[in-house]
Amino acid sequence: MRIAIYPGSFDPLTNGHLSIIHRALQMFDRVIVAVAVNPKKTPLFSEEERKAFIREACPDPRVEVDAFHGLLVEYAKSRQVNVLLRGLRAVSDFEYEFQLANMNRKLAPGVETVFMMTGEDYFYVSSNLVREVALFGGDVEGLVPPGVFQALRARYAK
Ligand code: COD
Repeated sequence: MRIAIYPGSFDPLTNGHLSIIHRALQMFDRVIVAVAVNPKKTPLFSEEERKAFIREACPDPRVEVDAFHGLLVEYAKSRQVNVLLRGLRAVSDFEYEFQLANMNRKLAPGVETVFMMTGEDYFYVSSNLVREVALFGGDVEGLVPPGVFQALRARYAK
């Protein structure tokens, strides 16, 4: 069975992430979407909220939603999966992704990173920008799944 782990902060899930997940399901039998929990960061949405957004937007039984603490490669080993899936938007993503992929391979030889290009409608979408636009009252409808849209509205209406 071909299984990939798609790790990320997903704070929050965007339609850019979803495009990667949907297209990955053409290549893999299962995709584990793994929410990284970093105690040093203060995300806008909690681990449970981030997982719930993904579950709601990805009802496909081939998508598993999980969370991990600590090193990604240790999580991958614990799940016995050796493919990490990442998305690439622009050249600016490349340097960071290149470092990440090589560090992960150094830490865990045999763990490979597979890259997928962004969907053409979402190349400019990032969780950071979505949070910022929503914070200042901009319209992010169409850039995030409906559940995330509602949650952002509720969060910033306070
Ligand atoms: N189109 C296509 N791809 C996209 C889009 C879009 N519009 N938006 C985001 N993506 C891609 C990103 O490029 C990324 O590949 C993935 O989706 C997830 O994005 P984010 O922003 O939600 O997640 P990141 O990049 O913050 O995730 C970083 C990790 C949490 C995976 C990383 O920090 C990590 O592995 N942390 C665990 C600790 C660890 O192992 N550290 C050592 C790493 S060497």
